Amino acid sequence: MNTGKRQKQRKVLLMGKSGAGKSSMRSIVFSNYVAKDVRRLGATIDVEHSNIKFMGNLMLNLWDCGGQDGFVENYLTHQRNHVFGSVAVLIFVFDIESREFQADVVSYSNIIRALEECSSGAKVFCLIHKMDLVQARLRAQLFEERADYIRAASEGFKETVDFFPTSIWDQSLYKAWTQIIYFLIPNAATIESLLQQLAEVIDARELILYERTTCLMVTHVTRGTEAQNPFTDRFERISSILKTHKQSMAKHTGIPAGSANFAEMQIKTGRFMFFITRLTENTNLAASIPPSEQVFNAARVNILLARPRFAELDIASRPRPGIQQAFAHSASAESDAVAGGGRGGEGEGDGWAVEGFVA
Ligand SMILES: Nc1nc2c(ncn2[C@@H]2O[C@H](COP(=O)(O)OP(=O)(O)OP(=O)(O)O)[C@@H](O)[C@H]2O)c(=O)[nH]1
Ligand SMILES: [Mg+2]
Repeated sequence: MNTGKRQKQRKVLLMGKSGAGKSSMRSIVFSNYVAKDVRRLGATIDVEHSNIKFMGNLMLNLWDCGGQDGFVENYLTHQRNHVFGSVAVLIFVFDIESREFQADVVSYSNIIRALEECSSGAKVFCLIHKMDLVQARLRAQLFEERADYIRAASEGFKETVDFFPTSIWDQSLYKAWTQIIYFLIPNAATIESLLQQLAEVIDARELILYERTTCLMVTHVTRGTEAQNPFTDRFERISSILKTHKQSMAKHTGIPAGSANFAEMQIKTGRFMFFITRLTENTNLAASIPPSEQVFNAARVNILLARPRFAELDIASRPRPGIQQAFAHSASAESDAVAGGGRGGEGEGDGWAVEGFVA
């Protein structure tokens, strides 16, 4: 099936000095690596390209740019237009442990100037990475200091650059990448308004939409008193749990982690009911609802009925499945968890890129 025509291609540059952790985070977010696996990765030679199909008709064209000085020099000179042209997002990774922070910022400035020259409309995200290596009590202050310093060197992007503290060892990585992906999804507002409608119909306290392969949150709707939920990092915590679950499912069944699809999970308590279920081929929906079997059953039916509308937004060029088809799909979802579902998680080219669908 040719879904390529209507896909929105977005070029994303991943840059920063060698050893900062670029390929590590890429492998964890998009290739089902766990944090301890990344020690296996070697330094990136030149640029590693990957095309990652994401929901909302989005194709990420990710350029993981090796950070050794010789390569960077080459990007800035011979390959300047090729590398910095048509960029939607630059993600610059700073290693908090770097002993040459000033030099890192000089290199960042050079890159920012090239970006401004070739893609002035791009968005810049700076990740201050390996925060796990800093004592917990010093983290916030150090992060702020570094962010202020880097912002001052951000030239034309000063007002718009966003900063995130990250580590591959906790959910902060998911928090940062969730924001990046949200920025890139072309129809986020439409998805959000449909989710809002669904939340009202099923009287949900909260609905959270997750992309299935990366387990990153796409968006959420929070209603009523749930807005006071003190666990503000719950969205990325669930991402992290779903990802770990995928890993252990793969380990115990012997299927590749990319194919180990999540089917359904339910938690019922006297204070709330919570479930995560497949919504479309590209998304899972987590719902927190009042503790009532009637509400629970009605919610399940309504989610089922809403599936075709979400599927339409998911990949606009796919034919819209009928409700019966969606239902048949759901019934098979249980076995999916073991047998691997309708997605090819295996990579393209270098063996790690994520495929959205099998034809
Ligand atoms: N402590 C800690 N170590 C990390 C983290 N992220 C990555 N690392 C380590 O950093 C090392 C280098 O990571 P890479 O991802 O290969 O670095 P890179 O930025 O891709 O480097 P180049 O490809 O040479 O540009 C790896 O050995 C990782 O184990 C982190 O969040 N915390
Ligand atoms: Mg690398």
